[in-house]
Amino acid sequence: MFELFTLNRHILETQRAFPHATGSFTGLLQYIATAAKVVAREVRQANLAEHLGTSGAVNVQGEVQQKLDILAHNVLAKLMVESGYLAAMGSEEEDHEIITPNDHRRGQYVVNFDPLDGSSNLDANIPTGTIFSILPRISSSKEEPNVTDCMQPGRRQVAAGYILYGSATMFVYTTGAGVHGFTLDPTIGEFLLTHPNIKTPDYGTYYSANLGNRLFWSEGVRRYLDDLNLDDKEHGKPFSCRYVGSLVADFHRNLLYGGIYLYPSDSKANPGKPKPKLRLLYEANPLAMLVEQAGGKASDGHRHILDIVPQGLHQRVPLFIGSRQNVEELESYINRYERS
Ligand code: P6P
Repeated sequence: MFELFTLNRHILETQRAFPHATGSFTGLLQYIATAAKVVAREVRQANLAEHLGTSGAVNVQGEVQQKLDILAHNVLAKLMVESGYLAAMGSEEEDHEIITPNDHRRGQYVVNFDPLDGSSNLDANIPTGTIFSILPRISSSKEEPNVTDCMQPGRRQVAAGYILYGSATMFVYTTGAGVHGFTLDPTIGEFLLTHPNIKTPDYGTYYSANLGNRLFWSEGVRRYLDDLNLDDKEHGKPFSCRYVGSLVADFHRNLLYGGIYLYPSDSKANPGKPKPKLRLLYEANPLAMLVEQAGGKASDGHRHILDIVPQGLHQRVPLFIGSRQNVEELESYINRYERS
């Protein structure tokens, strides 16, 4: 029987470390936890409630929107506006930033989120996830909140986390004081602490990548991944390839077991002009904060993800994330084989 250490209690005890805290940050995290429970319920009932399938619309990413993408976005956006703690938000499912209407209380925080990452897998009952990133508002309370509030480097995040809709529903987050994992007990509707102070192994022997894109990667990335399949027992090679095709699920496994997730730029759709896929503000940055808090590393191949100055709300970046030694070895291959 797990001790009944709920997410709410953990958030409140974290607040006690800040004597001047107003409770806004605590309140915002609790609203996100509530949204997580609602989305979890809808994802779990999707097959039964005919929530599966596409909405017929295409989002700003050019991706077909699943019905649950829109549902998850609407739940999060509604609760964030109603919380009164938010000035603005950025969502994968909305072309532009969402400014809290001026007839609602506007708070001192900003949230960027991917409401339901990996949703194209839903019809196959494969795990999906919600990813969120919390930033301090930079516009003054006398100014209109704007997109620059959303577009801050990842180092400015005050919290980040994800909800994994897997065999269990997990809420994993950090406020800069370690990474903590909670598992939803649906019988009491509470997230219970099951993974306190998660630390990722310095070196892992799992890698996650879509090898179908190998021909379209840069030379350094290709050589790195080919070498992971060598017979080199001293370095735990050949590694095991584990690729769910759902970022939160792949990231979570590597966080606990050790390893590296790679989504390099590829020239599949644009010969000679490699393009990245994953989004900086609501995928790479929050996961980068989590992995660094857990002792790992997140890079675009040359720079720390958290140091990148955003150029757009839906900016995409190459992402190499996981155990520190694995990411640094990948970077050494890029430095050795690619003239930047
Ligand atoms: P591919 C899902 O669309 C996603 O954004 C991540 O969750 C996942 O890791 C990746 O894309 C899968 O992309 O090109 O391998 O299907």
